[in-house]
Amino acid sequence: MRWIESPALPALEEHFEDMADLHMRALFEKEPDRFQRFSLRVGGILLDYSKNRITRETLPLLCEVARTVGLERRRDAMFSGEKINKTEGRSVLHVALRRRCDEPILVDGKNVLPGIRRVLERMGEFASKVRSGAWKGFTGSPITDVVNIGIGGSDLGPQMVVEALKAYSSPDIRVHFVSNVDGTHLAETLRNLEPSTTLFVVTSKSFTTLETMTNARTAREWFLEASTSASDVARHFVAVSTNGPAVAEFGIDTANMFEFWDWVGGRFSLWSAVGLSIALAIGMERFEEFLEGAYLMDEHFRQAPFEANMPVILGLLGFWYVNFFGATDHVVVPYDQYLHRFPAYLQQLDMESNGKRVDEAGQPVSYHTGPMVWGEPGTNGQHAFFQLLHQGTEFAPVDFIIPANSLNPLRNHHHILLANCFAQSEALMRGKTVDEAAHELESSGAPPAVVAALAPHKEFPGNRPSNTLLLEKVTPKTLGSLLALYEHKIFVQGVLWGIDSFDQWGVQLGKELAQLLLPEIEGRSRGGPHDASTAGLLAACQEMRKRERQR
Ligand code: G6Q
Repeated sequence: MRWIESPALPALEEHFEDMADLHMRALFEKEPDRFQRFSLRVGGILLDYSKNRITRETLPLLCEVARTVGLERRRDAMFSGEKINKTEGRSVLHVALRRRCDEPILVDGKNVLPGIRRVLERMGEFASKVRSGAWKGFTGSPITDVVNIGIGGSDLGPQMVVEALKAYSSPDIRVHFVSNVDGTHLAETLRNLEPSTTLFVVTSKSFTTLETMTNARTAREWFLEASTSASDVARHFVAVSTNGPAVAEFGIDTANMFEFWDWVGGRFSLWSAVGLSIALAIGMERFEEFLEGAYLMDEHFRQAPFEANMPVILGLLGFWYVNFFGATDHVVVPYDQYLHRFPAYLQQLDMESNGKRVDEAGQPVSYHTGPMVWGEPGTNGQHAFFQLLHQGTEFAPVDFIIPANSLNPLRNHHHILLANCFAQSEALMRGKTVDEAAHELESSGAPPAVVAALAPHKEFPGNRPSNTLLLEKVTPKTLGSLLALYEHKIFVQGVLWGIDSFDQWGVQLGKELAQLLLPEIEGRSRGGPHDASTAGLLAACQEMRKRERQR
């Protein structure tokens, strides 16, 4: 077991002793320039991090830790294609997918950029054929519905982006996502679709994932029931994968396969051909703008000094709360209905990356790593879990995300949204003292006994930190920058914790056990070596299913 090895840690630990009990209210009173000092802009995003438990000494001390653990070297290693995903022996090159300049990136001595550009070109040609109606279904009608079948990284990212950029989407093509192996997901999606005008995009890096393959096979059966010949499949099924042989075996012509590479991690793959459903929804030009936004953030991350580097600052603040203040959670609240899937996407991005308990050398770590990430769009969250954020015994830093300009400026809705968002971060920071609560009650005419009884319930401790990411507007470009910001923040934290942020062995065990249980559920075998709980559940389930069959 080891604590992070950095000669800069003792100074930070000493500084923490001074900070632990300081209230942000006092800091704001003492430092009226906190906003100027602790905010920065990159492209269409402004980050206000002034409502954090920091002084002007904190960030330089945190940056020093980042420097001493080799963040610069690790960042450059990622951008240059080094195999930094050690346990899988892979490069980590989602940044190559959105590189707008021609500076080559080599993997095993080969520049990956020409291959990336070739696939982008094919995606563009295909998307424009489908969107223009030139790509016809088997009856000669244009495609009206696209169904992306994928799960995890092959679903959450593209789905979130298609939702986020709905305002930029073609009204002639509806894009649906089916991920769950629960037949309900596919059945409900197909219920109102016409096979002759539906295009399936089967998205799977491995093309072996049980859920995706099961959904894809059932979708093919549904399609073949309506079509006239098996050769019609070619007009209605395309694949996005790294596994050509498995795609061919499934029956999709590899001419209709959009390739990506093993150096693209699933949860980072929306920038690759995995984003085909995004390109079909918003068109290739806008997809390119989306990539451009990410590239802008990549270049900022590569070049800005740590003290003025947005992903570095966010990563370090998270580290400050997890490892010094003991925060176990991180909450994200987008005040934008279009971003309603953003928390789910971020959950995977962060928790699958940094939910690790051993360091790169396989040694258990003695400190906390990735926090639990969750959230809901504002203002809905305010009427649900914000109670705990304000007055609970737990403490969780919050990221507020809000566009200054709405894409749907109905009456004064957006003013109300902005007011709520800013009010929440202010309230979390300031809180309300028991004296203030008592004074308010007295002013409303409450008798002394009521004041005494109620004031403690109306006290808010405050001093609860938050970041606010103010976007000019939700556009493909700002969204690209926002996602790249979080990707790099997570990378920064992984480097601080000394873990491999790019593998996901924890996803494997459940998959393996499910494969073992399936024959028993299907009655093809019995009596596997299970614990009493699993064996009991299996028996009870078989009994309930038998009764249902007999009804
Ligand atoms: C992401 C993970 C995981 C993966 C899914 C789907 O980083 O690897 O969420 O994306 O398990 O995998 P396939 O794309 O191979 O079907």
